[in-house]
Amino acid sequence: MPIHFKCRSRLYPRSSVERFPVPDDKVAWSTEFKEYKPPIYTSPSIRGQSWADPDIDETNFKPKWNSIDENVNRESYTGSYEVVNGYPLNPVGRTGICGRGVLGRWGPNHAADPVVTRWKYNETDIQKKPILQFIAIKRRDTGEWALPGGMVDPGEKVAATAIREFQEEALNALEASDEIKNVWKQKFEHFFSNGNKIYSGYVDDPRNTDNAWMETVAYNFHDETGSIVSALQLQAGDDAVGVQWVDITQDLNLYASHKDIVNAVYTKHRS
Ligand code: RP5
Ligand code: MG
Ligand code: MG
Repeated sequence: MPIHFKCRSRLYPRSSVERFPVPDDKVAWSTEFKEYKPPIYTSPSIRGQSWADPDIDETNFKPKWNSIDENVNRESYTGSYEVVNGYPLNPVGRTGICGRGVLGRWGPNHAADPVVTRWKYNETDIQKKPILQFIAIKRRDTGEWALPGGMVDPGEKVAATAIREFQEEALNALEASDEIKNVWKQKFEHFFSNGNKIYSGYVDDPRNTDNAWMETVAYNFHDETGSIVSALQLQAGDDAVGVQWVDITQDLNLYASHKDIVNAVYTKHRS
């Protein structure tokens, strides 16, 4: 598995906690790192939240690691992860911090990401190759551009999460009128029922820790002619503060490992 970078930056997000520095060659758990003493951090903001796990040592917390635990998926797309002294271990390796940080679940935290794409044609020179574009949102927490993804609710189908999060973050569906919701049904529901799974696995998310990490399933919703998606009324919602069509180019900078996902979509449509 490739190593992670974004979850080794010095400061842990939304905190003043500093990660223990982990050099590239010490990321793998199989490499000895005797001096490794990561701080333990679980954000007070997640304690007692309905969507978050209790602390590991809480007596009635009996998580079933590496399995579907009632309606919470504690399986990893990367295969079976290790549990050491009761704590699940990040399958990629060291992050410089223990605990859950701001993530709700111990072990894998499952998300879904929609990659909505269309071609942008050069109007003055139609002989020119069209550029593939996707819909990006600007995240409130880091200010970075990202896929409009989000966490899978307990019991929710991952494919449904991708579409729900797209509507919430890129169309502001949480504040939409019934009329607008009807338009969605008539114009877009069918298009969005035909997603193409492009990736499932680990996300190099800045919130990851040694004991909690993000995983996602990304779906591509591609409109070859652009006639359907061009009618979408983009409006940022929920924890997004911006939304727009973005050209897929080599110098794209995106949140977490979203660039790898977008590149996978690009490669698929280019070949
Ligand atoms: C990323 O965080 C996932 O790929 C997904 O885009 C996102 C889910 O977290 P929130 O947007 O709900 O914060 O790792
Ligand atoms: Mg969301
Ligand atoms: Mg989100």
